[in-house]
Amino acid sequence: MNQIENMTGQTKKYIFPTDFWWGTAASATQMEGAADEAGKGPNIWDYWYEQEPNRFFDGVSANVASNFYHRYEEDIALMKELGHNSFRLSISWSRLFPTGEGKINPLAVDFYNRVIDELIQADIEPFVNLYHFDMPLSLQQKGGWENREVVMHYVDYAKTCFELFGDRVSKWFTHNEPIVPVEGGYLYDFHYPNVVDFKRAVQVAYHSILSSALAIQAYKEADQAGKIGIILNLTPSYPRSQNEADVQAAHLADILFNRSFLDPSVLGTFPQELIDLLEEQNALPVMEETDRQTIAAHTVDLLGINYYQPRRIKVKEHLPNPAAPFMPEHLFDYYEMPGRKMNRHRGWEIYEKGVYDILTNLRKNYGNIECFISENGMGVEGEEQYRDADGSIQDDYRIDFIAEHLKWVHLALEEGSNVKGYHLWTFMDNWSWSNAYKNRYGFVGVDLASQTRTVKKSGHWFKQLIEDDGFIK
Ligand code: BGP
Repeated sequence: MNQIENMTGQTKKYIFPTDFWWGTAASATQMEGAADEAGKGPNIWDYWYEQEPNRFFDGVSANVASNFYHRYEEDIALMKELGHNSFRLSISWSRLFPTGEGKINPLAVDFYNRVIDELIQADIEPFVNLYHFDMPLSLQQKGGWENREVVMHYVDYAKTCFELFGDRVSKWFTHNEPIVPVEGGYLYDFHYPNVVDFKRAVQVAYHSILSSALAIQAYKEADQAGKIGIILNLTPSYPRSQNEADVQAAHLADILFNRSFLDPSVLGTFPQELIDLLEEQNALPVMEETDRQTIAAHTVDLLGINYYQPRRIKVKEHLPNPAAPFMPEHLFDYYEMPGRKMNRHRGWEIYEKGVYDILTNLRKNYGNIECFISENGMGVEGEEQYRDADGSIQDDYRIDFIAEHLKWVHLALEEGSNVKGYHLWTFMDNWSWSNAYKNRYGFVGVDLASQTRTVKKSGHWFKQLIEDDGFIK
């Protein structure tokens, strides 16, 4: 391994446990393609694209994506070559149940069976997520997560997945970043159905949490040997200063964006301040009497942490228009820290210590729950400019990004964090919702026209890291 010198000229070895989970994460809609093939029903992404193609970067749909549906064997072989011991995928609900409920699609059962078997044969453990932003269209037409009936259809779908694949899959996740469909679909207009309404957003959030608890209950009742968890984007909120007003503003952002999902998922309770805040806004969700017990009794075994960038907050400086409907940003302002380190290719701040702060918070305040970094990564727009004469992307910036985050993960481990692995977002460049193929994240570059896969420099570096159980930096 090359010795890379740090600024002080010293190097350190960062060695991880031999059974650390190394791999990548992806999702069905983003990689499969075959969006209207083999019996798959439409989901909200297929429908929204049909209605408003201009909402998608360069007008590109998810129809072909990275064509994993047809090329999974080759892709899994490449994962193996790059040393993966685990890979997270999601099941497309509308591929398995074209209308979200009722009749199952046998071609989908066959497809996911083949994918799971292929992964296992390659010694790559499948981590399977049930919901990654892709509501079946016919259920969205019934109100999506706003409708409690849809929660029940989701639980049936989850049970079916446990029955079909649970003999071989022992790491399950109920949702990926469940707050994102709330933000995108019901607050900030970047997912279908493009509603802007805090009260409805809260109902969607609440039903997602309830659905997770009910799926966990179903998994336990199925008496399978594995673990079930949830994947959350836990974005730490840092106050501009230690001024009490800034600290309080950051605290409120933390309650709304992190603890709203983290507390019920891990502790089985909601923060009292969140309940008070919702009550004040007349936005408490509709609940049933036994829900609280259900949520309290069915917390996660395992937590996935997605971390990309911090959230920096200052006290609200300008009063909102009294006629404007309530939004979380009425309680705080965002703050751009002078001198912050930036990923200028994506416009996101890079703050590596954030991952350590999350792990430390989990160790101290959440019973040191078993967890792993389920997404971390660096999106780069216009990555073609880094392709060398041999055709491989020279993404030293991504190697640096991963290594600098892993240093903090390593420190957290040394201090006793129960962190079990690291998955990069993502294996190969994929379609990313309304950003389509704008930002590239993969260890493997994908040429859209030819669908050719080319391993980037970071992919080779990661393979070496896995072989060595760590790196020197
Ligand atoms: C995460 C999602 C992924 C992926 C990633 C990159 O929040 O879980 O599905 O989309 O973000 O996002 P973007 O392409 O917007 O940079």
